[in-house]
Amino acid sequence: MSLATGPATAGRHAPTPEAQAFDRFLAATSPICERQSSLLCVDSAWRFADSDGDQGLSLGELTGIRDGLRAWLTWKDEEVPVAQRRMVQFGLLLVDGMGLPYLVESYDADGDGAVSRTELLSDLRLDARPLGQVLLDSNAVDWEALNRRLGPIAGSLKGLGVKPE
Ligand SMILES: [Ca+2]
Ligand SMILES: [Ca+2]
Repeated sequence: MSLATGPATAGRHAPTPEAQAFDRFLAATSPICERQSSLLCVDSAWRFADSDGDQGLSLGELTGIRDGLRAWLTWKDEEVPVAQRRMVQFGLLLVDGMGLPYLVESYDADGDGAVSRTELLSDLRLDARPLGQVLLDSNAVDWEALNRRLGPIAGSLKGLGVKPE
């Protein structure tokens, strides 16, 4: 999960505003997610993701995050360790393969068109441990439900808990 690369260095690509916003998000969230409670990690990520503050993630907000991540990856390029870069690129491929509208639908249990925090976390039981550790604990994650919902994306999520060598 250590995707933050510190202050911007002169890259070959000029960062887009989306890439810069995503970089600020990572700088704020990564240290929390690596070392602090998974609940705080989700709080921090949620504040960024739910940009209009209506307590739900809309398709538009999720599309913005995906585009921000992609722009950030293009900008940072070689600064991101190759294993993590591949993992993120693979994740993006899977998300695009399934389609964000499908993903929203699969989580949107009450059908209001947005994913609430409860809906998002319905297959996870977060606690005071960092997110990476929670994801490795089969008692805290309903992998069966996640696999049903996410298919191959669930597998790449599992990889988040595994430390890159
Ligand atoms: Ca929202
Ligand atoms: Ca909903």
